Amino acid sequence: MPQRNLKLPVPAGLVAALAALPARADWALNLPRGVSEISREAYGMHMLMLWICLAIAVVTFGAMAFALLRFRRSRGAVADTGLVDSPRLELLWTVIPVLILIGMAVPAVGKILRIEDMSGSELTIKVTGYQWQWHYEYLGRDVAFFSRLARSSDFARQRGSGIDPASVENYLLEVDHPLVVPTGTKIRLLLTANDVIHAWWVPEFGMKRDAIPGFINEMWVTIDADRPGTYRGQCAELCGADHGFMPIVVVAKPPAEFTAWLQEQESE
Ligand SMILES: [Cu+2]
Repeated sequence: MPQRNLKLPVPAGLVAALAALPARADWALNLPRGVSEISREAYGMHMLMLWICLAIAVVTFGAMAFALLRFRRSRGAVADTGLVDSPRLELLWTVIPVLILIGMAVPAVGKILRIEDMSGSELTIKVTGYQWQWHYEYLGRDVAFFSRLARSSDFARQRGSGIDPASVENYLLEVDHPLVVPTGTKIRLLLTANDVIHAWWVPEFGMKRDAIPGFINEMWVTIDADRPGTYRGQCAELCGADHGFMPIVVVAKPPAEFTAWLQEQESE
């Protein structure tokens, strides 16, 4: 049988897409690294798992492609029946994946346990989801308020408002009363809802948790001491017609500024 030269065509589209990659660097698909240790750990785990999966894909699909090309019928390949019952080989391809899975599970479980560890929290805020706004209550302090879509966004979103949403700053991501928290402090959030299921999600914190009527879910975040600022999120559980219009805004202040803010709120 004649030996044919194998020529793999390089898809022109792929080359074009790769060449265009730097041009769309801001077209980010990956997780944000975030502003807390937990969020960076989640990012690190995500990248580790991604690379492990990629390596497995390269090896397995590579072996498959090699076998398809090298042992194809046109090259006179004959089926090898000796491999079909090879306990040693079967053991090998059972043990290797098990070891890989254990290797992935061990670092992951430790981090999941840390996510669930609410001990040592210094501030507790009860978060209640409503159709369609959030309510924040600083437990043990006389501070509680509703947080709803900013008027600027609310006006612009009305049908026939004549306002160009692109002209509204932080369109649909701005609220009237943001949640104010201290940086460098372990903050525990108690999440519940008053009507249907909502979910409280701020991507930069690397955390999202459901707010369910009749249940209290917990989550915690410690924002880096050197990262005060404004962090935005959204309700992440389809909760009705205005699900897209109940954003979350968290303003992280240095502890001293936060204490002053809290006292000011209490005296009002
Ligand atoms: Cu909601």
